[in-house]
Amino acid sequence: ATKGHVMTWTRYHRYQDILDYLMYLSENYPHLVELMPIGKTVEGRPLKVVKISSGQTRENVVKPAIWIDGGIHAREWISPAVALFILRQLVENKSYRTLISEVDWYILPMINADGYEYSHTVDRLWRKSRRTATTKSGRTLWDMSYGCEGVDLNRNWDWHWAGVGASQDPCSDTFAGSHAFSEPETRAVSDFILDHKDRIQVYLTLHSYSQMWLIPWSHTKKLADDYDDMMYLARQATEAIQKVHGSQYQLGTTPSLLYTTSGCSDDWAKGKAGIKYSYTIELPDKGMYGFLLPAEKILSTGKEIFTGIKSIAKSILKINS
Ligand code: PAY
Ligand code: ZN
Repeated sequence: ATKGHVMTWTRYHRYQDILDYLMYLSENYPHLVELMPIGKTVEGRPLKVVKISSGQTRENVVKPAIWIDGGIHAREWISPAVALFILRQLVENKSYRTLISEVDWYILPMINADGYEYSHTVDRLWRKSRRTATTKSGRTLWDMSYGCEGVDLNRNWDWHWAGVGASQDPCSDTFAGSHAFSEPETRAVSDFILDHKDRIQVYLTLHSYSQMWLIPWSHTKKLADDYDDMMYLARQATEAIQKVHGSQYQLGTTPSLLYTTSGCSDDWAKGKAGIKYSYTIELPDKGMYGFLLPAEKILSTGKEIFTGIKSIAKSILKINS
């Protein structure tokens, strides 16, 4: 008998439940789901990309792929929950069989598994990873700052690393790490994306809160040359979202809506990996609950974001045809 799972979309689950659900999917839908181990977190938790793919690839047609990640920041619990909702729709809801035959999906629901667990057990508002002082001899950065743990995994990417909006102080909540890709989590993800960059046409990363659809660049107020192209797809997505339950997502670059910041994953995906359509989605809410979004919101948020992502997928298929 195949192992079941305890995953729901009515409460926030611990990492083990999430891993069990991924295993359940791969065992029950082996023709659609492949688990791809890409590495381990600092504390040794496995990172597994879920590849969803079905149907034959037509000759000479490169099937586009869409990447989605969640849980870069520990306290943003709605992010992995929504990533898992999307995963469930794509795999377990038969209505989307055509969609997964036309587009391949790579989904990593949780990047910062260590921080996520810590936010459940010790500090609900923890943001960073759980990198700690090492036993290395000599005065390392870590020795000098003993007690200040964690790297901001959204400041550690190798594109304008440690520039404006990122800190070199290990005690800061936006500590960029000792060097670009110093962290096993960001390194594992970036290596995987680079290995598949010829196929990945969209990079999506889920954060909270603010309710925004963010467009690169993050590190500069200058607009990207193809800002209009990115804007066009994002506008269609946010319009589709609004039709679901009326939620409005603000649309714009990170500096125009929040602040300028560097070494982020969306900028890296566009600037370094060359993925034209790269977005950071800031999930609800707008500040009332902030990071503490009640679990009753998982389903409605999941539904509207899935609608937005389906819109992006359709646009990509149109562009390719
Ligand atoms: O790539 O533009 C980007 C990311 C911007 C986010 C960041 O990493 O700072 C924005 C924040 C986030 O989701 O982490 C926003 C939240 C509300 C925060 O913690 O400030
Ligand atoms: Zn975040």
